[in-house]
Amino acid sequence: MAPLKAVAVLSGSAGVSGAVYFCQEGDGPTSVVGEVKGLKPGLHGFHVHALGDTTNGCLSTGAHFNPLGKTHGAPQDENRHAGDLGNVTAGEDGTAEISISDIQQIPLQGLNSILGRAVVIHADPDDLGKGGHELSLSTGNAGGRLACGVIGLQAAA
Ligand SMILES: [Cu+2]
Ligand SMILES: [Zn+2]
Repeated sequence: MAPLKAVAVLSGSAGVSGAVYFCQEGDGPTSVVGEVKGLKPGLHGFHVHALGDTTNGCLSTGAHFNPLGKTHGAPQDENRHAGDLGNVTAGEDGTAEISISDIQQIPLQGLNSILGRAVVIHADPDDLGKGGHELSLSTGNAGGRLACGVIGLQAAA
């Protein structure tokens, strides 16, 4: 079977924009590649949120996708939201090149598929659940939602 492919086109306030591509072969892990522009240099929290609803901008995309009822963490943690993709790093030019391979828990098919949900990039770094802030274990205290996009199917390769 050909790999499944999906894309999210990100837009938001403050001129942040980009595109993020997902690819999954069979029941394997999902790779995530893409580019987001218009960011402040440095780390930015990056997640799959539960809802593909942008009627109220990125605010209506809900909380981090969390079908297993875990607390917030890093992508490599055992205890993490499925949607926890960690941080992406924007360079001095404000562009973040995203290339994450081997991400479990974000399949493009099946019960916990991320199709129809949203990708969100945040104003601040995600503390990966370890910051000791009251929001660390729910959002990583990653601040405002700068841009988001709904994850939709793309033509197979
Ligand atoms: Cu988020
Ligand atoms: Zn989370």
